[in-house]
Amino acid sequence: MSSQPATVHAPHRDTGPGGTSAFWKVAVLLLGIAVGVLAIAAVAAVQAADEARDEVGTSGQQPAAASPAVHDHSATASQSLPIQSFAGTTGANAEDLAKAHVATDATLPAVPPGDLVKVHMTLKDMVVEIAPGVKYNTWAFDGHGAPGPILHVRQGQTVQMTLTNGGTIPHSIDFHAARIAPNVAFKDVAPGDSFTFRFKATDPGVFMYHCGTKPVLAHIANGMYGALVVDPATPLPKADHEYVLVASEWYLNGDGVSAPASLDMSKARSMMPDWTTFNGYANQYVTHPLTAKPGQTVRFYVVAAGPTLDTNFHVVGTIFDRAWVNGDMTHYQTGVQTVAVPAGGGAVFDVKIDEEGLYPFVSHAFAHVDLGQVGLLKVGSPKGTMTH
Ligand SMILES: [Cu+2]
Repeated sequence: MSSQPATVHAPHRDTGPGGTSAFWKVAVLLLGIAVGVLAIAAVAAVQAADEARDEVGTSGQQPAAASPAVHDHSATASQSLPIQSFAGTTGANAEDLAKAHVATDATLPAVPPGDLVKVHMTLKDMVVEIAPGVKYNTWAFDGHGAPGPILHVRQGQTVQMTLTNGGTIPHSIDFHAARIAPNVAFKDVAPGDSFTFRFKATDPGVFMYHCGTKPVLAHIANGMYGALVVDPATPLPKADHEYVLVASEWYLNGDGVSAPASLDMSKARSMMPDWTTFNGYANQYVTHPLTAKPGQTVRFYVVAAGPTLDTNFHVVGTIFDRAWVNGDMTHYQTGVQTVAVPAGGGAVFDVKIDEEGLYPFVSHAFAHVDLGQVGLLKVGSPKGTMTH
């Protein structure tokens, strides 16, 4: 690479007699040296990687399992790829466990009355189930697990947020819907402390909120996120059902079956999730579908919480009648098949389905479906189940 500027630009600078041939000799010589140095560096890097891999291989399959405290960065310092993945490992009676699981209510809550909406969340460390028989140690907003509570306000209302830290380390809350100085409003709150701030919901849409304490990757991966829906001052077209889906991914340092898993920071940095979910539990709306009647309009508010991966939202068997892409509520697109919801972003979708049936909603990046980011919209009372 370093030879490219010399071969392209140097002739323009060369004015001396015989300079061109001298230049090429020097250029070829330098190129030869550069190739030699790169080759040596590459061999050294491969050897180092092999040694590191051997180290991980001999020290057990779960190098991070003994060190759930993600703030201890030294604990992951010796890890290298490939990373052991637990994707797909569930409890033995997965189907029964999935049926017994109470699905997170995806229904959009009502807008509270008045100009001021007071929200109080208490942070709490708690174990939640993220797939059948798979337990995870979250840092949770309001004791909800993940996502935290879904908030719903109208454009122009003021949100008064009080955060009480019932956990063991500092946390914070960052509202994407707010136009506010983050160093003031999104500051760390120490364990046992409370902090209150206000912001006016000036912009309509569906917004992520999350803990913004460093390392943010760890705080979001541990379940510290949720959604705030801000209705436009001018109402949207009527919808018969409004559902909120918060997409996220999980990185486990164990299978979570034998004992609750904690965060594997190496997997999180490498973007190798074990599970991806809508509203915090793999496939929950496959077992417990969202519902509508034929001909009704269903509105989905989708937030991709990440911490890192996007969600390519698609409803199998239909086409979006309206898609407010990127949460821009000033206009919508029509006849759209799949819309990328970026990590940290949101979008709103309307579908009106006339024909009875089971309509899967997915992230059409299909690795996500495999890992749990799939659900069903059950329109009417169709017979049978989804076989594919
Ligand atoms: Cu936090």
